[in-house]
Amino acid sequence: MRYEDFVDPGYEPSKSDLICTFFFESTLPPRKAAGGVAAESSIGTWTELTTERKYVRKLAARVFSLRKTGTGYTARIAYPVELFEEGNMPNILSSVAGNVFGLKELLNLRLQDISFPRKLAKSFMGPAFGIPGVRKLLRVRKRPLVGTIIKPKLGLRTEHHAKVAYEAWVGGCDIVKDDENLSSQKFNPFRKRFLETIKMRDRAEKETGEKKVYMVNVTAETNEMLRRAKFVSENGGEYVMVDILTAGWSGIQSLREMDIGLVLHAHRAGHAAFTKNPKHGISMKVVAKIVRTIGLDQLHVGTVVGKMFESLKEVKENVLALTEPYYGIKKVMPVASGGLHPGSVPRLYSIFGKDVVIQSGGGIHGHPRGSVAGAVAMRQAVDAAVSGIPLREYAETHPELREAIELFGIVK
Ligand code: RUB
Ligand code: CA
Repeated sequence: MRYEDFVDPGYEPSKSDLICTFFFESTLPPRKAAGGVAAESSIGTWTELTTERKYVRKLAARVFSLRKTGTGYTARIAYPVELFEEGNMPNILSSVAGNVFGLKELLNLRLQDISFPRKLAKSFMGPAFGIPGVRKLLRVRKRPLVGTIIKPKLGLRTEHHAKVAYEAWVGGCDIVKDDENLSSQKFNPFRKRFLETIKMRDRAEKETGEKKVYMVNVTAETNEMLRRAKFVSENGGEYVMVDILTAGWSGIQSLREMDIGLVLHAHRAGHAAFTKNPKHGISMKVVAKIVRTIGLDQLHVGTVVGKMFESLKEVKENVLALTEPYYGIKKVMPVASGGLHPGSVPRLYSIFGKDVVIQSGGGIHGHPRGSVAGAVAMRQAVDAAVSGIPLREYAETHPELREAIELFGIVK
């Protein structure tokens, strides 16, 4: 088959097809370029083949819609589900997000959206907890969850790491997490850190009467990562966090398939290498759908108001990918993180509503009176937002919040 043979505007996708939406700019005529994407991401190649048989042709992906969009074209492509192995995310992505990105005639190519058909989606585990499970575990129903990342992100010794965690919890954080690049360095080794920090969690729970959780970072080579997760579940932990992109989809599937009752938090460090350029790469929405399908329980989705680049539209699309109806698969808890502080909370609450983890590192540990006051201020900001009281008014009777907004300001 030639590239153009993969274009079939009359085709009506069937319910069992996997559908991808691509944006591209190319030196080739648009039909040829779109057909090239469908060919190279399914059964085709650059030339016609003597080995091609009729039954193979039935598995061709089809461009069923092609339209001019700004400086390029948008192609919608339907892939017969038989092209993919069930329960194998690396395999699926090697087709639809694989070699096509390297074709020299494509100046830009962006995988904007993906829809998995029911049978393929259901061949993965989906989240064990999702929003309802996370809320049940934390016993918080009606407000955003408050989390912190221990800062400085690298370098703190174990005893200081545990102390900062304790302070954040007693100040009012529900969740304490490691940073994405902390794993088991000499200054703060994994097992010791976990055991010391979990002791502080127990102490903070006793003192506050609130449920507290610690999301220790298990990211490592897959077998070691699974050993670390097992260690967490055998030693009183309930949660782990993992860097989904540096660990890789195979490792993430292995972690989910262990199925040992841990809540899984997904950090997306590195995503912007391929999500940030609006004309090329893979959208964050696609990453969100993959994460939900594999079955992690929480995912960073951007903040709109923080230090990262994503727009309101992108963040809303990410949230929708995690929470829209999806074959009865549980909703994933969105996490807003990056440059947040108490003054960002009212705006965040208006964007996300209550189903979000508001995570703040510098905005808590940078409070002029330290981490306890920083966490107190964050909870005060959440209480104010949920009660609909303007932050400045609430700050008049809440000194920690007042000090925080004097330092960080209020985000409009
Ligand atoms: C935030 C932080 C997170 C980033 C990740 O620290 O450490 O790793 O938010 O970004 P701070 P994203 O609160 O001090 O900025 O959520 O975009 O993946
Ligand atoms: Ca970080």
